[in-house]
Amino acid sequence: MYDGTSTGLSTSPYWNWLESQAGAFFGWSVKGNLNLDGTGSPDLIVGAPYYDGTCQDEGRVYVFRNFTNPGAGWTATVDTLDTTAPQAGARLGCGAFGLPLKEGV
Ligand SMILES: [Ca+2]
Repeated sequence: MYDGTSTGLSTSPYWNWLESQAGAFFGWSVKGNLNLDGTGSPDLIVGAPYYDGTCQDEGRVYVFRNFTNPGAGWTATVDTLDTTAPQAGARLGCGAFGLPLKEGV
């Protein structure tokens, strides 16, 4: 993630996450500025609709809770949400909670 201002984005990220599964399309949809667990610390959800679990392209949602910066960089608690009834091509996290990064998809 990059800080942004009216003149553009910072050239260096203040936080990053590496999805371990290539082709999962992590970041396809994003919703931030959330308070999911009531702590008041910011939370973020990110979709990876082509994540392969039990089935191909069943999708996954990542929940990053309680972003904090203890002085050594930003950290968050990471949880994943998977469907209880895996289905090939279901693409959980495709964009129901935010705007897809690519219009018309
Ligand atoms: Ca929180």
